Amino acid sequence: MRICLLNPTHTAIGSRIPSDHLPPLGLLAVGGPLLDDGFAVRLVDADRAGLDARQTLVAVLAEPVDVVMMGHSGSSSAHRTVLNLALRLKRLHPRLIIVCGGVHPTYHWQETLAQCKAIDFVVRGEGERTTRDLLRLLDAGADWRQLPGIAWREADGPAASAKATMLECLDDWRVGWELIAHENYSYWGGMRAVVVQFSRGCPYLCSYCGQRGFWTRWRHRDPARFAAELARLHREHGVQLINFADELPTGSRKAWRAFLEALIAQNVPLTLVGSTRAGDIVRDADILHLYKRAGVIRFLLGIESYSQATLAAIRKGATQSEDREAIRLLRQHGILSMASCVVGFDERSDADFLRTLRHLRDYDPDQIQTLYATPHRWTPFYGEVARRRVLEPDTRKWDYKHQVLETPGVPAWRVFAWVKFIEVAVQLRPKALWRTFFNRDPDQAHAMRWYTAIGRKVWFHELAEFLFRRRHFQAPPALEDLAGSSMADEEESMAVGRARGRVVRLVAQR
Ligand code: B12
Ligand code: SF4
Repeated sequence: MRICLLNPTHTAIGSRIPSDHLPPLGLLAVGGPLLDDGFAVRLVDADRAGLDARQTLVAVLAEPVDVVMMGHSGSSSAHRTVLNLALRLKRLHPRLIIVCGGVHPTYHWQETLAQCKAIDFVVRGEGERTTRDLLRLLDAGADWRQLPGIAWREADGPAASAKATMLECLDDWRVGWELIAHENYSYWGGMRAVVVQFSRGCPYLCSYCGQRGFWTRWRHRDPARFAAELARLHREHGVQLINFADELPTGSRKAWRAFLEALIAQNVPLTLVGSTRAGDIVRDADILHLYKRAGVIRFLLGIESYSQATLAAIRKGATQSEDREAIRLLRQHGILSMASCVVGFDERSDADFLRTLRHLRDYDPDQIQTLYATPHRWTPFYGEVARRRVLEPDTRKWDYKHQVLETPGVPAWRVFAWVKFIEVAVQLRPKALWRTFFNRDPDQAHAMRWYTAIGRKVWFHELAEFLFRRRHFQAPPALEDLAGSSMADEEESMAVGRARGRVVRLVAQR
């Protein structure tokens, strides 16, 4: 069977504004096992090339193809684009089998299959094993209905098999790096780059998080083998920058330390960036010099809120003092910190925004990332805000950079004004400017200037969009009336296998 992996063009600023593009790791992870099974696989990365829908169809159909597999890391906001492309592809090539996967379709399999007759299968949860097994069965013309982890359409509507079990050993599954030309992918202002995963999942319980339940349990790769793979990517493909896709790469101090030491021993000049929890940085205060020696240049700290009450309400499991200390420790070790700031959890008045700004200045991160709370249906947060009004009708804009939920007591224009003001007030502080333009460390100077240049474009882009293109609902509906009831009971997308001492009950769901 001839398979085309398709990374659709994302409409979000994260894809459209930077000239750098990262490889689509999810599709490459699915592609590796398919290649090893002898399938003919190619990748069309429409997102990287910025192809419009018509150009994408031409690129996919330029060579003979039996199966198109679509998925996107910016999963929820890419979903409409995926559905649209599937319909157009099927119209041009009715015998094509279209499979989609990723986080959003995993949970929304019923409406995906009901709304889009062009999609034949949804792969639910981790893609590697299920996709390979599905393709084997399709290729052999065998029955696939008993295969765990898939959904499809029967005459009377969408149907799904039991949940697949999580992959127990991540090292058994390889990424299909040969599907890309490494010189096409960069990050951090032109550095040849890849996205990788040392671990999957996260044991914390933040109520708004759309990722932790997808992977079900935290697992990690073998530290030495993983370090060797990164070193090989550098030596054989000239990769310079490693972007960690992990939710929590530092989840085990022992494993993370072993990885850092193994990478230092490989002696490769790699630059590492990723996200983690502030608490892990504080825990690792005595080994942060290893982070630095291994090449870590920046960690995004998922701080999200600067109010202790909000941190408790969203079950962040963090404290203000720990968050502040993590930033201080990173700076002490010559590592940049980026602090996330999520608005829309529970602000009630302008005073709440002002307090966020004061705290942010006091925490003193090198960079900030402001986001809007976005309700994913499979998270507990969704149930908590089910009666809140929705301002944003276009789900392509449910991308964390547009206000989706109304803030009671503060009109949308003022929320927007606060967000833009917070960004300027934090990033234009004399300290931040000094670190950007007079930084004596050339790598940090490059990082700060690159970030400032992108930030400037994004800032003006968002302002123009808000002023001239933004359309909110005239009569905003309540979230659950618009998007359905909570699916938080389904949050863990996979079953835990026998190897962890639990017996899996396979229950077919309809
Ligand atoms: C790297 C990354 C990026 C990179 C994208 C690089 C790239 N080309 O993919 C950059 C920085 C450009 C980026 C931008 C954005 N991102 Co981003 N990003 C991530 C990050 C850190 C890792 C994604 C990843 O590679 N995961 C690892 C892979 C292996 O997992 P996966 O993609 O889910 O794939 C597995 C399965 O889902 C499945 N699968 C996936 N696809 C398919 C397809 C088929 C056919 C099948 C069968 C299976 C399958 O199999 C895979 C292997 O098991 C995640 C956070 C995280 N921890 O995951 C956020 C994340 C994906 N990003 C997010 C968002 C919102 C965005 C933006 C919209 C932000 C913005 N407003 O600009 C944009 C969208 C543009 C884009 N290109 O994605 C959200 C998405 C939330 C959601 N549910 O929709 C996440 C989860 C962050 C978060 N905190 O919640 N992002
Ligand atoms: S720490 Fe991050 S990845 Fe873990 S549950 Fe919270 S938001 Fe999700």
